[in-house]
Amino acid sequence: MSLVHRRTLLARGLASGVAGAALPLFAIGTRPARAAAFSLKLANNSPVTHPQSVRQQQAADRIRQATNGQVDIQLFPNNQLGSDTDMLSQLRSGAIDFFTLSGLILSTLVPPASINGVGFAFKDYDTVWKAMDGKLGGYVRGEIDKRGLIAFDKMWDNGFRQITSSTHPIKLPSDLKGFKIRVPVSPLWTSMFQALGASPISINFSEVYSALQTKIAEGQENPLSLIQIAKLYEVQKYVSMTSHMWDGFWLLANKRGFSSLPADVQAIVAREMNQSALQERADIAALNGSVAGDLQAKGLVFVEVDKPAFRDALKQAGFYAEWKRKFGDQAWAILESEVGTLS
Ligand code: X2X
Repeated sequence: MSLVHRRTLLARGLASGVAGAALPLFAIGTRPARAAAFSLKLANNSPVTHPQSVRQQQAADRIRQATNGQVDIQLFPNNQLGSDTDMLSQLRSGAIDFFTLSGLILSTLVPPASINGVGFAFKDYDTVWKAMDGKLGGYVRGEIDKRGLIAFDKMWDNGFRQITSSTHPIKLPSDLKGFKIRVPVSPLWTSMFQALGASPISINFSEVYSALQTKIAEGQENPLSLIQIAKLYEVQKYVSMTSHMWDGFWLLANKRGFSSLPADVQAIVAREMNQSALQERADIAALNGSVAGDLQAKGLVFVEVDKPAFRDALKQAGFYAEWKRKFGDQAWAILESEVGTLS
């Protein structure tokens, strides 16, 4: 929370809410409508029309309603407040209250958070949600908590990632040799594409379209849903269905700020955000069924790949051994208990 809402609150003699005591929300709600007692900011990197943004806006609307206008969450989608790297700093300083971020990018602050991105770990969505709503997600949330942030229970889907290219189709790992591929800012991503022989370049999503357009990068990798919604097909020619990793967004809150909210506000926010996360997962699942045809119609050429060859290349390069060492035996055992043996 910013100083501004503290002052607003004090002016109304509601200072007990600021101190963290449970604020009698519904009692306040019976007063005539006026400005919200809690004005909070939620930011993300996804286009306004992406299910993530749509469902977050709906959650904010339901929260406003459930609190009789006392909790006003303003959504800043589409990198309006800066790149992921910028927004993570803003979240930590308390300049923004909530932020959805890929676990892999979060790993720049919370190293274990990239564990779900290990190459070819998940075979399907059932395995993903069982793990992320279960032991693996619980482990990562615990690690996030140790670093001053809160991760809400339900993760938001980004998707299984596919490689696109503007220069040549990627069918085999050898096609990646020296390939200038944009990857998000995360050691695991860089390591994985180096292991595959490519030349990864770390770029925040806010700069991806222009990096592809100006050919700073030849290619990138993202789920089909985002390739469509962010119109990356305009600046890419081929898409290779590698599904090389699954990526999702943690909805994060600044722990200091969030725990200073009254307990009933915290509960309403968590309930509505988690509900929206589940709806967003269903939206992406539905999109997955329809998006390929649309992308083809827009001129993107689909390339069948030899998936096991990519996994073997990672293994040969020592990728699994390296990341098992980095994550540690305990974390790796949790991952393998969810997805089966990896190395
Ligand atoms: O940066 C990306 O590519 C994106 C949008 O997929 C993530 O947030 C990881």
